[in-house]
Amino acid sequence: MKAILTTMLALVFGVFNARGQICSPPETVTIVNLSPGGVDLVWDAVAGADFYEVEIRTTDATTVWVEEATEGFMSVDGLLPETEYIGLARSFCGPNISVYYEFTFTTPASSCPAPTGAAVLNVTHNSALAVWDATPGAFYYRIEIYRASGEQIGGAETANHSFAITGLTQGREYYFIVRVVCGDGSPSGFAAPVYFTTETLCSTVTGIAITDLGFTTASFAWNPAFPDPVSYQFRWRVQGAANFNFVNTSVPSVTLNGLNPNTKYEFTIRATCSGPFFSELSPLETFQTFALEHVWPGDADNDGDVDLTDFYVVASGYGLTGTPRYDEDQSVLWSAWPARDNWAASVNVRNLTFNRKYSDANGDGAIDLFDLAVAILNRGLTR
Ligand SMILES: [Ca+2]
Ligand SMILES: [Ca+2]
Repeated sequence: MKAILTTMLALVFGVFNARGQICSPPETVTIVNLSPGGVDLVWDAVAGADFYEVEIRTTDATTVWVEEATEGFMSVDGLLPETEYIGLARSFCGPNISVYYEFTFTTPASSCPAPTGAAVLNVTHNSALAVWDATPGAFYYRIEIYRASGEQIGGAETANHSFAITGLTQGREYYFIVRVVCGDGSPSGFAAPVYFTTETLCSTVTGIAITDLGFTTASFAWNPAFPDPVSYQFRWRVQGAANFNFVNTSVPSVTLNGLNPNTKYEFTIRATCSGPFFSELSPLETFQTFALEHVWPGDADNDGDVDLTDFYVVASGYGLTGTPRYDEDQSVLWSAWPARDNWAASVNVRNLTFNRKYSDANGDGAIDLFDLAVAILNRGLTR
């Protein structure tokens, strides 16, 4: 009976493992070897645990280490000297995960100082030379290279006090940090980051604006690339389609025709500068053509005729404004006139839901007395 009850509880609460035991965290985590740059951890096996996860955070909650282990041992490295860390360890028992066991430790001081004189030389469009002063008694140096965004793109250990950074992208900001591993094997802290920007051969297009948008057309303009743009390639496709269409232009603008209404497209632009050098593609952006819907002037509720209800509907929306109709002359003749897009407000009158754009009978972008006049003018007409 007890076993059945335990199984039922396990099904209900999901915190018991296959043996009917709660999935416990590794509460015996012990620090056995603490150095300026790392720590070794050991703990007793937890009954029913398949594996363990250990996460190390700084006191500002930045995660600097996450790793899984099937045995009760883990060697953590890449830490900084004289820094307080928080450790979080938990067990995974079948489908169940234990709560965290939390512990703290502080790394000791390094036996040698961080490198001095860090600088960058010979910056090209795709490479740079990182240099720093030699540290007496250094075992080796550890350099790490990052994008300005903080994303690490490389790292190396070297006995020299310089390192050739390669494989960079033109016109981008990077930084590197370096530390020394002292003669006794303990790492120093990192020297302050050294920022640098690679040479620009042809800049990525920026300032992209959609200057006009219709049912089947779209126009775009952007800031000229630098230093000496020769041409641009505008690449566009229906969102998610396999292949791009291409338009080449010598000026920083383009108009697309023959698009489908109410369709979402995506596009990207690449510049070519003299050389020729090619820019990076601009980030993929989207636009959507307008839905091809029509307003019949005076049929304010879009039910197919002009009657007293339409007078009421125009009056009830009096003073609202929205996008003017697409045609420039804004005719009030009884015909289907393309409406540019939906106004913000839709309403429901007598179980009929419609957009307020239908109430703007003359298409000038406002609901007022003129629209009431059009409804009176076209009263009794049907389609
Ligand atoms: Ca109507
Ligand atoms: Ca109007």
